[in-house]
Amino acid sequence: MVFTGAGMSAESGLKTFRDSGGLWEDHRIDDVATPEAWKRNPEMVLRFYNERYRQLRQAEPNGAHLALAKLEAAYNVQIITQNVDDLHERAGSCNILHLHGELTKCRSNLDENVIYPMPPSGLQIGDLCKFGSQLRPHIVWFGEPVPAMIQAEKLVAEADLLIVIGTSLIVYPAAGLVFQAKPGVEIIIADPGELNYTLWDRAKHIRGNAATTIPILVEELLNKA
Ligand code: BV8
Repeated sequence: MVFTGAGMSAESGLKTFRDSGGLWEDHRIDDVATPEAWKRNPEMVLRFYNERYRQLRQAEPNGAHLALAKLEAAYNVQIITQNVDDLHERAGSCNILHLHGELTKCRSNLDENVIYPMPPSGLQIGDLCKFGSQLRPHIVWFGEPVPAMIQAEKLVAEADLLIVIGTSLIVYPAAGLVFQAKPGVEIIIADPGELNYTLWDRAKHIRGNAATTIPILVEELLNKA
């Protein structure tokens, strides 16, 4: 079970949230990533997501994404990601669960199960779903429930090994997943920074950037298989 956050995509050029001082592309969460922001100023929200969608198409999977895809040769690798990019998919990983939505998709404002690919030129006011309501980014905003949590908790409960990559574990309920691994399951945390959360001593911290540390970890695991 691999649990990834924004640090996984940092070396692909996509900004992490914490490293940009809590601002995303110079926007505050409350102005662009909440249902209230969507009601108040949908144009600004669409500009924000269209810009990140444009950036994503310039980005490439990095060595850490590619290594996780290679790991599938010998292990049943389940990825749960907080990231809304599609870099795990583009690296070739097959089992990916997006907890917080996907930049490459949009959905009906009325029914979250009515999902479309993001138009290549981005989403505009007036782009409507089949029910005639404004399309919105297929993103879980702050203050919105995380529908995939049930499935994610089942995956963590079955894990034999939990690898946590590039997340500050600040956002809940996602962060709570790390504490749900069965007793005795090894937890490896790959992050260049200090771990700003107290994880009992069973977690092994590999310090460094994912594109350096994960290929080494994957080689070790493949040699062990
Ligand atoms: C919900 C989509 C209830 C948006 C995202 C007060 C206290 C506690 C909790 C709350 C609170 N107030 C509100 C809450 C709940 C809130 C929350 O947790 N807020 C936080 C900010 C405190 N959570 C919610 O609102 C969730 N919903 O609670 O609903 C509910 C229930 C029922 C009915 C109604 C309501 C929904 C949260 C989902 C929000 N959406 N993403 C978008 O992307 O546009 S979250 C978003 O931020 C990301 O998806 C990700 O999850 C998070 C960023 O975190 P990380 O991924 O960890 O990234 P970060 O930058 O923080 O850290 C990067 C890490 O990588 C660092 O550790 C760094 O050292 C490391 N790193 C850097 N470079 C590298 C590296 N690692 C490896 N290699 C490198 N090169």
